[in-house]
Amino acid sequence: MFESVSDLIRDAEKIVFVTGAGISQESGIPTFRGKDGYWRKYDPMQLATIDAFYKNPKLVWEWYEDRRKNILAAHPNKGHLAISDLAKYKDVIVLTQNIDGLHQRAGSNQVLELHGSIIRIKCTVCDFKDNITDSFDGLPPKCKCGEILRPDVVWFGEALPQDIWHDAINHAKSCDVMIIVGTSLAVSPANTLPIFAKQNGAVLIEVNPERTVMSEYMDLSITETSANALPQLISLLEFRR
Ligand code: BJW
Ligand code: ZN
Repeated sequence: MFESVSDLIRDAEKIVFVTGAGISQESGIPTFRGKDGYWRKYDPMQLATIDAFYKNPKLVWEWYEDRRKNILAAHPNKGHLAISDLAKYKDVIVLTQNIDGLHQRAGSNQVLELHGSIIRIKCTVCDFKDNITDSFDGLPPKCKCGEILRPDVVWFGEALPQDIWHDAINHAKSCDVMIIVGTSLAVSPANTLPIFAKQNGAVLIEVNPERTVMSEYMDLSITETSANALPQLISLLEFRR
């Protein structure tokens, strides 16, 4: 299986990765819908919507602060590192639903964050945006304008950042191979990216220990974890150069 995939990748000029929470699972960051996932314990409507935030900003902030501490203490795993290695040989774009910044910390420099970033904040009212550099004195933190600040992430019912989303669609439409890693593909509109790619002739490869709603649609499904599968894939490629 790996032999045939490495042939496909070797011949490709542009490779787009679509990644989700599963790629960071082996860095110790929980997924949402998988085993021990957040949405198995918590109701997403109480934590990941703007209504939930206005109803109880402290609760939502506490959840994001816990996650931010966990993420800052975590390290990119072999899956993230394999993707950044591949960029030495190929045009590699990463379209990630993750807010953890681990692709960038692994060295990938063409990363589009579809759902925002846990290290950024923005004002609920004015245009203020910034990186979080320190812990907050109290939760929820306040903007200079007096209103409350929120994490710069995309919650249910909110539009993705439009410039990033348009670029993501264009990358999906222009790649030769799309590798979909560690995502249940349950959430739209990110889960339409494989469809854009397929409609434009790309080969679709999925890396996920579990089947997903789109597994049948894939040209190849590698049912292994990403930290296991991705380095094997890249090492075959390097060996054959
Ligand atoms: C491994 C592994 C290993 C494990 N190796 N793999 C009905 C009502 C309301 C809304 C909707 C509705 N129907 C549809 C919608 C739209 C909604 C949606 O899709 N909902 C569905 C859930 C039904 N989407 C939205 O609301 C989006 N916005 C939108 O549509 O806007 C429209 C609009 C346009 C114009 C103006 C206004 C509005 C926004 C979606 C935002 C998602 N936000 C979250 C939380 C915020 C970020 C954060 O805090 O982290 O994003 S939810 C959560 O899901 C998070 C993730 O990025 C996202 C995707 O999850 P992901 O990454 O796929 O994780 P899992 O857990 O689902 O899957 C992990 C996978 O890894 C599994 O398959 C495992 O098997 C695998 N795995 N270990 C490899 N080691
Ligand atoms: Zn403000």
